[in-house]
Amino acid sequence: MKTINLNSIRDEKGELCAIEAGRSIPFDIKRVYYIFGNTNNLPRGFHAHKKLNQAAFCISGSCHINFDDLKEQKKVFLDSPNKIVLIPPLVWHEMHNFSSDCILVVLANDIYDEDDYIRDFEEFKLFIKNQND
Ligand code: T46
Repeated sequence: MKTINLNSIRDEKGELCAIEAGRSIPFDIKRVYYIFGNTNNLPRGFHAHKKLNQAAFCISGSCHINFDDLKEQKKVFLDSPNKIVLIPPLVWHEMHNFSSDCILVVLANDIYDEDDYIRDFEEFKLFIKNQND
């Protein structure tokens, strides 16, 4: 789960960050969605994707994303609009500790498809095992 630090262009008027498909992130963007208003700080995610590539960052506030690819577990704290984490396929991910002002933006390389989700951890383990056999 690679993280990318975006360079920002800073002057007395503030900062500007640009995200360019194929340059700052390694895929073409077909969809952008964002998660906000989780003022009860309820965890989200709890799934893996079969094929989807994504990149996530907090444009406001912060949250944690926990990753598990069955080889390694990793926790990434997204607390800056400059910090992007790549979410490749076949990685279980969960989002926790949403600040009340959190706006989590996600860039994805495909449109929404519920069939691409594995929402059960046992099914996820079986899916990975079948891929490795
Ligand atoms: C992910 C993490 C980081 C849509 O109709 N269109 C969409 O583009 C998306 C992303 C979701 N939905 C629907 C599906 C559900 O009925 O919105 C509802 C909430 O989605 P979900 O429960 O999957 O939300 P999260 O926060 O658990 O996961 C989301 C993304 O779905 C997922 O791809 O990787 O954020």
